[in-house]
Amino acid sequence: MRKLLVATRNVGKKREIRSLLGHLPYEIVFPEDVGLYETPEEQVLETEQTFEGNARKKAEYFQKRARVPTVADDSGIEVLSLGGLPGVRSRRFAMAAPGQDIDLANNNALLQRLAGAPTDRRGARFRCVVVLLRDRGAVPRVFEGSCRGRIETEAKGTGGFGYDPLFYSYDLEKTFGEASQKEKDGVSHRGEAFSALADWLEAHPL
Ligand code: ITT
Repeated sequence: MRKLLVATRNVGKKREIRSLLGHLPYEIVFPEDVGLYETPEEQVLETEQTFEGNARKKAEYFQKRARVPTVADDSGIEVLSLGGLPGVRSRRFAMAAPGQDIDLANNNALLQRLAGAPTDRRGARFRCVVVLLRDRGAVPRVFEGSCRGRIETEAKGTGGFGYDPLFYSYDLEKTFGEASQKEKDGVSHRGEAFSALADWLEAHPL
């Protein structure tokens, strides 16, 4: 079976993507599975101001190292009243120190930023941009997804990862932290982007 490299080291993303792409006739592999361990270069890869720009950089970097078709996911949460923050800075929002629980630090930073804000200033959306790069010279294909909700005043639920316990989904009427994986996948930014990728791959096999 042909390999499809998913260029992420985020454990929560890996779990979701494995299940979102599981039905495709490809062997889904992650960097460590093909011997690509983390490099210092990777830490400074995401310098762009857009999800698409960062996803492209990750896809190009990993395709070059692995020489197999590669997809990268750049994603995050945008709070409308904060002008779209944390946005592309979602992972680094709290500037957590090494060894700290990054998700917890980010969630606390977001809660603090919105302290006292009324419901109508807590509107948010998750976004996910996926870039597929088939080979070095190929045109990158871009797939997007988003979902709407608002930021709770405290964490709810223990499911998911990242900002999930703070994100009250308008579709599910509960937080992603309280949702099952299947429920989240059915409405999430990542579910939408990866099902668009899956549809494209069915029509354009690698
Ligand atoms: P890779 O670059 O290795 O894929 P990363 O964690 O650095 O992993 P991003 O740069 O795309 O990934 O940052 C995304 C951040 O946005 C991530 O750390 C989460 O905090 C948050 N995020 C993205 N999708 C999420 C989701 O479905 N649920 C909760 N938080 C999410």
